[in-house]
Amino acid sequence: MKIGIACFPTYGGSGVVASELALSLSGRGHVVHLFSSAPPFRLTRYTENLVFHEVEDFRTPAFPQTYYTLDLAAHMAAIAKAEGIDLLHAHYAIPHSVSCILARETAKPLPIKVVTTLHGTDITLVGTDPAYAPLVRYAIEASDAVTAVSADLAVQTRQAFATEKEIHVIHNFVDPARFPPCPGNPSGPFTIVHISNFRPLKRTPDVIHVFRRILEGSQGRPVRLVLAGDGPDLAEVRRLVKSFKIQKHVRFLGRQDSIEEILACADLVLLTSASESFGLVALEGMAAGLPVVATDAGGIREVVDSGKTGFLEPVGDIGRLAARALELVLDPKAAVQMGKAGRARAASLFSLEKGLAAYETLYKSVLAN
Ligand code: GMT
Repeated sequence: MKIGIACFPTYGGSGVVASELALSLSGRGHVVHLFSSAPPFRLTRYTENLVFHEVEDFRTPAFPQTYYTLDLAAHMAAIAKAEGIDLLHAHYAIPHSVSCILARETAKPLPIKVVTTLHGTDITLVGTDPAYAPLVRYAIEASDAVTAVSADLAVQTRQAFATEKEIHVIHNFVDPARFPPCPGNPSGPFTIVHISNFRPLKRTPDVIHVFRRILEGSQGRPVRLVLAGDGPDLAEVRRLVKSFKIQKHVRFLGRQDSIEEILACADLVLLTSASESFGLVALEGMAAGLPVVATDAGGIREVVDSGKTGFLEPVGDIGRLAARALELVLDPKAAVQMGKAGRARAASLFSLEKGLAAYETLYKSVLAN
C-alpha cells in the first residue's frame, strides 16, 4: 500500500504512535509518506520506503496569516498526484483529518481513502470551544474509517458527537524491544518518574504533593523524583518543590526524547492526569518493567491492571496515590513483581505486532470498499 500519515511533531503520544506506525509499515514494504510541520521526535530512523515531508507555511504578503490545515492538504494532494497515495491516515480529527479529507476531495478522481485516529484531545478541544463540535463531527463522519485509541474514548466520542459512525478501537502499542527491562539498582534511591507535557490536565502539582507524602512516609528509604517534560505548569511545579524544601530529592530533566533511558533508571511511573484517552507513558513504563501508580481516569483503566501491574486511584486523591506508591517504595520486591507483570501485559496485549496488524487489516478493508 501507499500510505500518507499526518501527525503533530510535538512531544506527545500521538506523534510517537504515528512515527512508530510509519516506521513499522515501511519496514513491512509499504510506501509511507509522513507529513508534519517538523520531524516528529520519535522518528529517529529512516527506512527505504519512508519519506518524511516537512510541510512549510505558504507565505505571501497578500495573506497575513499562515494556514497549516490548507498547506498540509495541498501538500498531500500534490504528493498523491505525483507519487500515488492509496490512503491518508490522520492522527487527530482537528486539524489533520480535515486536511486529509480536503486532500482526498481535491485529488479526485484519484481514489484516496481517509482513516482518522482519535487521540482524545479532539474531545477536550470541543469542551474548551464548542464551536469546534460540528467540525470534529464532520471529520469523523466524512472519514472512510475512524479509530479510537481506547474503548473509553470510543464511548466518549459517540456520546459527545451523537454519531452513529463505527469507531474501531485500536489500542496504542509499544515495541518492548525498545524498552529493555530495568536492570534494577537496589543500592540507589527508589526512583519515581513522571513524564508529561505539564498541561493543567496532567495535574502535575499533584505529582509534587504525592511525592512530598511519599518522602514523609518513606521511613528513611532514599527516594527520588525525576520529572521529564516541559509545559505550562512547570513553573508552578518548581515553585512547589522549592516551597516544600524538597529540591534535593527532585530532578528536572526538561524535554527529553530518549524516554527509554529515563525509564531504565526508574522504579515506578506516576501519572496524575484528570483525564487520559490512553496514557502512552503508562504503557511505556510497563514495557520497561515498571509498576504504574496512576489516576483512575479514562483509557488508563484499559492499560494498567490495578492491583497487578500497578494501582489506580481517584483523580486528585493525593493520600491514596501516595499510599499506593509508598507500598511499593517500602516493598521493592513487590514493585519488581508488578513491573514484571506489566511488561508481560504490555507484550501480550499492546505489542507493536498487534497494533500494526490491526491497522493493516483496517487499511485493507477500507481500500476494498
Ligand atoms: O496528553 C497530551 O497532552 C498529548 C496527547 C498527544 O497528542 O499525544 O496525548 C493523547 O494521545 C496519546 C496517544 O494516543 C494518549 O496516550 C494520551 O492519553 C492522549 N491525551 C489525552 O487524552 C489527554
